[in-house]
Amino acid sequence: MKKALITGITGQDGAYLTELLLEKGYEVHGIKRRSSLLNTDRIDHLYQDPHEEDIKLKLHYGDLTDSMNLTKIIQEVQPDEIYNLGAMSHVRVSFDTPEYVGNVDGLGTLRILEAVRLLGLTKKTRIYQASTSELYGMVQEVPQKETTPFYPRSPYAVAKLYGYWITVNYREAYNMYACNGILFNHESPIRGETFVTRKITRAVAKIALGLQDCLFLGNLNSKRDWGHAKDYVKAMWLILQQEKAEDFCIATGITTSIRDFVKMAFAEVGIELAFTGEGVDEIATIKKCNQPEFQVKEGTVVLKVDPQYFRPTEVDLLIGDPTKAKTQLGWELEYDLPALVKDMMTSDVKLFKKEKYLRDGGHDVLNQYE
Ligand code: NDP
Ligand code: GDR
Repeated sequence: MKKALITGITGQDGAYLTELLLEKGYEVHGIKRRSSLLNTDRIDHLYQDPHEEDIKLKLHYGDLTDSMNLTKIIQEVQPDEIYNLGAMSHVRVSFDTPEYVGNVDGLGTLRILEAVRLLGLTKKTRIYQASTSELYGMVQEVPQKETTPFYPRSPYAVAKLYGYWITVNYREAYNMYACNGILFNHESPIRGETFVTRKITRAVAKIALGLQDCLFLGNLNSKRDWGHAKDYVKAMWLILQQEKAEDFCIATGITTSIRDFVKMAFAEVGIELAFTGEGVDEIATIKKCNQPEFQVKEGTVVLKVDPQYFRPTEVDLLIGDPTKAKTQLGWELEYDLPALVKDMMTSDVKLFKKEKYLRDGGHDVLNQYE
């Protein structure tokens, strides 16, 4: 039985990857940060009571800023595969915490590689590094592929650039099986609530149900190549199953603006929008609602631009070329963008219907203990 160690197991990708590896018969170990509240919601359905025998999922307290802790866990687990998914992953927030991001996302990668090397596990342990399309930053070439030059545009992307190159360097210097998956944006119903897709699907569901009036967003013009996280964790696994360690771009090859994602999400609840104005004055109002279930009024302003969400430097256009992954890994996509939007909207409408039901019944979920 293979053993895998996942950093960032409590995140979106960590949860889907754990599910996949357990299905494949792996023993999965995850590194979880101590937090004042439990933050294992995404993996609770996979949790196994540590008091029982023969459990396949084990959590260890740890942090990517703590070399000794990482070394101890790797020594104890002796993993066949390490998936380094842990990171402060929010691009906008990285401008507020640049030093921390350098430490976790950049040096954190070094700590994992160096622990494996010092423990003499270079022959046994394969390492996956969660690299990102943010490395491409300022457009140099489209579509972006494995050979496209990097031009990072945020402290997050600069830290990930270090993570990318230190992975390549350890592969070349010590003959380690260490690979970068350069993943383009991937989303899901369990995407963090402050990334733009989930912020949109949550707000649209709430607006349709009368629980929120307006959605405030930043730059509506940037374009992203969005896939489904379930498809992308399959690529991570495939990258570590090859004969030779290599880096791969994982993308759909289709790009869409934030504005068009908003339209698609509203269309899922039968709402057609009219956009007027430009830049910070752009707004969207309800043009038509085809679903009588949702009591929204035509002409209501449901989207405004708020400059607080603009970034000091933006990545305008991402569109990836997944040819190498498709031909060498045999990687296939199950979800296209409409299927992704449907999955996220279905989940968020269900979530907020529950909240509405409780509120309508006089049970205020936020003040349930008062
Ligand atoms: P999330 O933000 O959902 O999850 C990040 C995970 O990292 C969480 O488990 C978080 O723990 C953990 N983490 C944060 N800081 C530390 C730390 N100091 N020590 C240990 N763990 C830490 O990210 P995703 O699942 O979306 O992404 C996974 C990885 O892939 C990240 O590295 C991200 O940068 C990268 N990536 C993501 C893409 C995407 O579109 N989703 C695209 C390309 C790359 P906690 O729950 O405690 O906060
Ligand atoms: P990104 O994702 O920066 O691409 O990084 P995010 O969803 O945060 O932004 C995508 C684009 O939407 C624009 N935008 C907004 N973004 C957020 N978060 N909130 C808003 O209100 C808003 N309005 C407009 C942004 O300016 C941007 O252009 C994600 C993360 O998962 C990274 O960890 C990962 O490496 C990359 O994807 C690939």
